[in-house]
Amino acid sequence: MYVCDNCSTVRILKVFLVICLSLVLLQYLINLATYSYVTKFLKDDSYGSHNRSAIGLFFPDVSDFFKNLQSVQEKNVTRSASENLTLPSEPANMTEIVTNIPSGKDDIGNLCPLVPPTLVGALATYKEVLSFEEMQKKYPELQAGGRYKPPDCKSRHRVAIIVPYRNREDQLKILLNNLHPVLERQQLDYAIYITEMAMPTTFNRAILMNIGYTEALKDYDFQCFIFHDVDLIPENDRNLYTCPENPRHMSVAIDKFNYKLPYAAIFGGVSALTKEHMIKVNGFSNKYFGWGGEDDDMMKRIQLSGLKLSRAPIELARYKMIKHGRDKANEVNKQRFNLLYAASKRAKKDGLNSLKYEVVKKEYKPTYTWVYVQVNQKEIMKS
Ligand code: BGN
Repeated sequence: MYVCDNCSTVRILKVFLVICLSLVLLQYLINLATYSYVTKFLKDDSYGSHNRSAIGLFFPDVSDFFKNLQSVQEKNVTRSASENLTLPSEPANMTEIVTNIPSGKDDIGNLCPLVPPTLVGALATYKEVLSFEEMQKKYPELQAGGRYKPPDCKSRHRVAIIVPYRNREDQLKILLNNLHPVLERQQLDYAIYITEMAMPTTFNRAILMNIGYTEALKDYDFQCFIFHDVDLIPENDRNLYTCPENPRHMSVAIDKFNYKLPYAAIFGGVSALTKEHMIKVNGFSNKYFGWGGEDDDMMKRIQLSGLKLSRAPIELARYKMIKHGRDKANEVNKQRFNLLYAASKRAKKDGLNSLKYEVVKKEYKPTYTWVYVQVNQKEIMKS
């Protein structure tokens, strides 16, 4: 019969071993959790995971583009587990933006943290329609034109939000009431531009985005432009309104589309491009009067100019669409297939470099800048 001479020592050794293994396992789990938290914050989603769609039927070259698309994870923005959450080192694209800030060393020293500290994540969106006066009282920190800068640190991002607008005042009020608190918590140096066309011209979302971009740059040295539909309300403030290295599609998951991309190539809704991206792609086409196609045209431009597409992470890039009926401004653009077919040929001459409009009014209102313009549809379509 086996007799244990030294049973208590063996037991102690066993307990010690189990404690050691548990500590190693715990450390590993903490690292894993930190890593996924930070990468969730800073990385772009992989494009390959989304479905392809019928768009290839219309545009063979776009279809090829998607075949060749690789993961669009932004270079250098993912973090290692050991990096500290509050004081991470600068990723390459951030450094680029920071050095672009024309300010002294002292200001750079007072930069806002890379991860804004007061974000809350998933949001209970505001559905009530506040009057503009109520909104002005609710957001007294806004400067004329719907401008804001964080009061106690230097923002890392100068961002213009451009909202093409038509006759949908309630939607605009809901959007402003939801967007301002999100952008403030994200510690952005931002302004909101509402660009509107004098009717009866057919609505042209793309030209209004080009105009918003141009008019915003007349006011301030913005680096980043977020093109935003008036009816999309962000559901998570961790979906940062900033511009990464490549053009970014931000409204990845919309409730109307069951929080899925309706097709892989979609670039509509909310998208982010830097000034450099806009110059490289010659902005949006000016010729899309009526609903549809202008965002697909931009996607072609991105492809042509050698940029990649990036997507905000699907868990964060969630939006509610405010319901609206079909109105005349929603008129479908019957020309869009023809325009799209020749999009690559037109890109160099139709866009920012051919943009023509007349500013009827530009007003710096308490919660937004209003740019009211006249465009000549016939002339634009002829050129
Ligand atoms: C697509 C539209 C996009 C629009 C999305 C989502 C076209 C071009 C012909 C294929 N594209 O069908 O502009 O953003 O739906 O609504 O109509």
